Amino acid sequence: MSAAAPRVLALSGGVGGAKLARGLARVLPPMSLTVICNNGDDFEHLGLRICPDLDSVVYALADLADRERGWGRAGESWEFMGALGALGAPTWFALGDRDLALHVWRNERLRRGETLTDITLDLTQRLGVPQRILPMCDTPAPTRLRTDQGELDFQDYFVRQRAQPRVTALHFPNSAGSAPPASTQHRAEQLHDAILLCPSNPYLSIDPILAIPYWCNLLTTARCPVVAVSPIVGGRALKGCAAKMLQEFGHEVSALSIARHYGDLLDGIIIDHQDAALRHVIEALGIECCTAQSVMHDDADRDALARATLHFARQLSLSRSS
Ligand code: FO1
Repeated sequence: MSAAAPRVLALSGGVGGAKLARGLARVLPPMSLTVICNNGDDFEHLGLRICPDLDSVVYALADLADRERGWGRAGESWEFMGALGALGAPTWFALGDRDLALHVWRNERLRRGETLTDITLDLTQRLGVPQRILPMCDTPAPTRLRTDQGELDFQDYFVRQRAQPRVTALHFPNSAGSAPPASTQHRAEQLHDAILLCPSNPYLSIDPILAIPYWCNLLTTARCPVVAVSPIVGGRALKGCAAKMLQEFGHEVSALSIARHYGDLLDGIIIDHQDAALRHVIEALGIECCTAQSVMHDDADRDALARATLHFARQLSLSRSS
């Protein structure tokens, strides 16, 4: 990694990923960071294309995110939902009034033929975000879940059924035929000093990105270090259902399982200080391991984890070239 500001490509899902992306955005020069967002959670609802993970990252970097709830905008009002419910329309998926403005305008632009990538680049600029935030692809590539309640769409499983069904398998029916647009490929192929897998659910947030052959290939052929940050700390998921899914797939709930899951894709992984006992067993897999304070309560934590991750990637890069 060069001594100048590193150029970073970060793959992110929703809440956890958005927090680290915000830390990276705060400690790196704006043009050094590109975030590729999961769109496996996207769905069409009330005639609108909803892109939850993309929006979580946009709102986090624009400093508009509701940090308590973990999704949507801060200071939100819910007049639309109230009026919707009174009409007998479905209200299981909550769209705040301000969030709705983004959805309506994005949907209209998609309808007119603009791409999700171009719309996102324009909207982020308008929201004062100079970093590149890009969808993993422009065409819908939804995550589907096989569960004990049958096959489900992601938001049906995650929100409507509160992630209660037991998951037996995930699949990504459109991903093999999907690819990011040429502009994203161009951006991704610029020399990077580190590729980071943010602390997002590996199954639901990062795997949908890696199910697109282009992204998987980019990681397997990367000349820079590929570093993950574990979303499992002290045997628990920081947020969401990663722990539940690890159990359902027969794995122990630990950062070791995250390291095993990504396997050969990784050069290194950051685990929390409290999981330091796992370090040697992770390194026995051939993955370098570093401990850090990885629970992010505030911007100071986000910045510190971003710095620790960049420092670790730099060390990996230096040890490669020595
Ligand atoms: N999550 C919920 O648990 N309930 C909701 O009603 C909900 C609405 C919602 C609206 C817009 C948006 O961007 C995200 C929203 N989320 C909601 C979060 C989202 O379902 C998940 O957190 C992600 O898909 C997982 O990363």
